[in-house]
Amino acid sequence: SATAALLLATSASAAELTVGFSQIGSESGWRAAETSVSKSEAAKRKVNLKIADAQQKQENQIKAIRSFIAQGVDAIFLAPVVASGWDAVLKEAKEAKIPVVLLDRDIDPSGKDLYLTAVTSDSVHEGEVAGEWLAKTVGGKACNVVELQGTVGASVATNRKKGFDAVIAKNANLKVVRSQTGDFTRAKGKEVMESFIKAENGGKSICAVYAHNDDMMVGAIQAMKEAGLKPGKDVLTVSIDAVPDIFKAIAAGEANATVELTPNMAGPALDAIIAYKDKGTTPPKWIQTESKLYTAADEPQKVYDSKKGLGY
Ligand code: GYE
Repeated sequence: SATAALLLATSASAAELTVGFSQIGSESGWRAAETSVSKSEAAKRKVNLKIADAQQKQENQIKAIRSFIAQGVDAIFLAPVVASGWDAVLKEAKEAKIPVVLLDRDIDPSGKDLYLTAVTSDSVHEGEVAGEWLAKTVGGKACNVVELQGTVGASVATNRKKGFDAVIAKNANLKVVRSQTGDFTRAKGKEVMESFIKAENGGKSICAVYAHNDDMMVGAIQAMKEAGLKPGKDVLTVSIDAVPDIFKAIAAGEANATVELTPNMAGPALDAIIAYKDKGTTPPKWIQTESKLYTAADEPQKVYDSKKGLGY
């Protein structure tokens, strides 16, 4: 009958959603894990996930979104490399009635009506957590900090700086003496740290390193060791992501703290899209993931082992 055919069509469509994911690239271990978790979360829900790797370039992301629109996908996931410049292409998605979900980074407020929901952490808070840990750890002692920023123009770089700066402003003993982008990569983190060490008396005047992600910190740790410094001992470290390699460094006494960020942004995003498509449920505008601090007190070796199943 017509009703049976209709029912069949409805339930079949729920099981056969196609989602296009415009991913940034593979700049960090966290990013690679996010890509891998996205695939397994999609498979669990029988969603056909098409991932386009933009190799760090916004223009490639815009092309990928246009191609997803042309293919008539059911939804688009976007991890926006930078915050600005999305309005035109997201308007095209909206006109095509394709819902967009932001993953792990935000876009400028002008684009608020152009996406359905954003699955992200509170990245200002992450910077605050890192800053509070440092303030507490140095306990009033004068401390010169160097900062490795994420990708210029990325919401998470802006926000992680902002949150950290807010804590610094409340603690007169803490001072950020150098701050530069390392583009969220190990190689650039190492390179920029080498220049910080040169500029800061062979690193002797550096009390702590704050990096917007663990990968840059892993690079910075390498640079410090090569310069004869003892990261984790002479120089305190605090970074963000909680990738396995930072737990390895914490276990070895070469790093001190990290703020965890789940690589599973796709799971909640897929659930939101499925509920939206199946039942017309509008998700909250922001689906917030947790930010938890880890130090040597948290059995880093065990955490390292347990991370392996999470896309790492
Ligand atoms: O912290 C970093 C990655 O946007 C939250 O991007 C993400 C960040 C993550 O390259 O490692």
